[in-house]
Amino acid sequence: MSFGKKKTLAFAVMAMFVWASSAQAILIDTFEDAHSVNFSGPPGTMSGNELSPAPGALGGHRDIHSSITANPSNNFIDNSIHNGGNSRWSISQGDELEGISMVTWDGDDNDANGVATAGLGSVDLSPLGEDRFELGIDFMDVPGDISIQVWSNGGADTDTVTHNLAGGVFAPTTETFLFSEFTGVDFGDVSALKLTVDGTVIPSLDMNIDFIRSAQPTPTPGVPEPATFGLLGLAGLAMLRRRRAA
Ligand SMILES: [Ca+2]
Ligand SMILES: [Ca+2]
Ligand SMILES: [Ca+2]
Repeated sequence: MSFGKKKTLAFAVMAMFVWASSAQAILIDTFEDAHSVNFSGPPGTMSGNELSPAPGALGGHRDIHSSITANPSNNFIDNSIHNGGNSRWSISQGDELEGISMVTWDGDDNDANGVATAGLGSVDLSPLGEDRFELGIDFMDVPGDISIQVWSNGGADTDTVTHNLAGGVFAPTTETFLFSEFTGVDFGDVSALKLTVDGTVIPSLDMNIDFIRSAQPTPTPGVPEPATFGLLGLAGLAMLRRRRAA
């Protein structure tokens, strides 16, 4: 390989790296540490567990919890993380079952049912101007409500924002919760977080969530941004390939 080609390749690789790292985000969870609850019972039945440690989860520990609110056919609810290695939070409510499922990031409190509202200490979710939560949802068959509850200031402040989702999701989609939808919490000093899926709107909800993260605003169109360099990098690689082929 000539020096010129090496330089082109180096530029292309560098540009792609810049491109890949341009979307600044803080991963709260990518759901790659497995644990689950799977149970049946009358309304009021609940189950949960904490995975400690859960290296891929914010704070290094993760709680899951589900409760059944209606179950006329005596079916099961499954609340699992990384089931079969799928890197998802998966909720599966049996036929006619209604229930509520949650994931809590509150540190090592050894209590999957309660929230240690100061359990994370003080986490900055917006060190680079992140202004939103993004939820990657790639499957949701029927309508349901998703809530994010944030605690800050050592648990002294909290607020919950709920989005009513329509379901019918069969391909990856992103649900955005802007920090500005919350009131009275400090995203630079987060002490606990809870994500709740309310599957009581329509029974038998099934859902897969791929990740939750805090993210920066989407770049304004027309302003030069690193993605342009990424495209240049790809063009460089294409040129290199053409030269090799020639
Ligand atoms: Ca915990
Ligand atoms: Ca807890
Ligand atoms: Ca994932």
